[in-house]
Amino acid sequence: MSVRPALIAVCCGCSVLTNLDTLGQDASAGCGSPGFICLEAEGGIVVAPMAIESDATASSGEDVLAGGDNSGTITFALDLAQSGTYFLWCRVIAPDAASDSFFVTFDTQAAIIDDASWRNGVNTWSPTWQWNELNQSGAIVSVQLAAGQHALVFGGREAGLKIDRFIMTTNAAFVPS
Ligand SMILES: [Ca+2]
Repeated sequence: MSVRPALIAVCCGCSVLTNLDTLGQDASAGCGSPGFICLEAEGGIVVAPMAIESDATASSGEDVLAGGDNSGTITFALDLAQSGTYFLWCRVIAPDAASDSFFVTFDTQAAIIDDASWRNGVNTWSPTWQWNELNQSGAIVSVQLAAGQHALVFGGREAGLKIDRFIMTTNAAFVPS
């Protein structure tokens, strides 16, 4: 089991986040703007069979692989500077129908089953990284959160799915590139 200290998420632009964009894929990601939270998946508390792995194509050179079905978690302690309706984007590899979903849970709310292959309105499996907006069967899901502390948990649902990093934002029109 690989466990790392929990990160307290803060608005992007703070020093803890300055090492995130090493691959330059977030030139338009808004990570220096208020209302954006950008974190590496491997920076959370990772519980097996979720496992941190090296990948030169991943942001910061690492991602988290779901090593089994319906098991394992990645947990973050968020400290939101502002309340609002938040949208969640995850950079994922969802290679096929057997490895294209994971659970997302905020605090004590019901778990959301994210359809990780959904991209720009189209179900798209890919062996390479793509940005996926939190959704259920293609219907975008947003969450209302107050300012202050929240728990965000990514739960393994299908082995083989990979999560690189995620961006939370109150900007409904935002699309990472
Ligand atoms: Ca990463």
